[in-house]
Amino acid sequence: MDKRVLQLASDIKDMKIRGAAKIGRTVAEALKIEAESFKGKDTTEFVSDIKKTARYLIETRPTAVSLENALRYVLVEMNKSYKSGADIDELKRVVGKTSDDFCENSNLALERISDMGSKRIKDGDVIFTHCNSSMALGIIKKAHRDGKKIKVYADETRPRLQGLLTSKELLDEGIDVTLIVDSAARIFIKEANHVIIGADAVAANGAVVNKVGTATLSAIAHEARVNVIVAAETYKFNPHTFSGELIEIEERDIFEVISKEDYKKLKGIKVRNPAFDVTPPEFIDVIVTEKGLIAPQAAILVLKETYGLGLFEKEPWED
Ligand code: RUB
Repeated sequence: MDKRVLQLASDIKDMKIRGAAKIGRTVAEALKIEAESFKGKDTTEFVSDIKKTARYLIETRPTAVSLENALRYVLVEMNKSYKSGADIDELKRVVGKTSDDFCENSNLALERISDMGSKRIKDGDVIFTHCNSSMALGIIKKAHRDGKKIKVYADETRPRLQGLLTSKELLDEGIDVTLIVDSAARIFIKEANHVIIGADAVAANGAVVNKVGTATLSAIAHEARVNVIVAAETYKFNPHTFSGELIEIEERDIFEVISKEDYKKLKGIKVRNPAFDVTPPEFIDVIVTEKGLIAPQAAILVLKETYGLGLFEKEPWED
């Protein structure tokens, strides 16, 4: 495997590259790099090398379905060309082109979601956000750029503190931001008009998997009758799901939660560190996709349109 691909995989694993949309674009680019650097002339070897690279990339982060869907987007076309007898140059071209198309569509989705989502925000609105989602922040920034005076509450997002990235991004835009600890959400939610968040995966029943803490925040918002808006491209919809709970939730190193020193002092303590949680569709008012706004209960229609219910006999990266 090309060294640059190995580096990208390790950067995704270590969260130097993070956020589901960016992860999707990065793995698509990684396949293009691998294809371009392939030295041989044998098409069977080429296909097997690209599939192996895809399987390696899948192992980096299990929850973000954008990763799998980006690989699927490229590999389905590569497999079709291989079966129809394409030569090595054509196969390389197909991988490069589908990788570019995926990235272009992803950037376009950000623009469309920002445009459509920002229409829900009025002058003077207060917005609550969690973690650091490019799609959610796209909506907030667009509303600000359109001249709406808004105020944002960003929670810290323990343990990795993505709330600080969000605060910096919004401050750089000149947006009024207040940083709070995660556990203060219920105090400030009463002031908010909307909770705007992203997604790592959307299940067929409309459940949304996003950074741990999203489910609690959405429950609090539901109780306070505050709108919960999820910003998610259609490639965040998980074709294998019929229930949100079936999506694998990544569990990360416990030393993101506790220092090694404290861990030693607290002899016998157990520590858990799930990176994501599942918000049920009842707590979500709308999902903003690049194709339009949908009720979470309509997620199954998006899946059907895109993947034909996703009942794959075989994944495109399997040999
Ligand atoms: C990031 C996270 C984001 C989603 C959506 O988690 O939960 O809300 O990935 O982001 P992590 P985007 O920091 O563990 O990757 O809208 O940019 O795809």
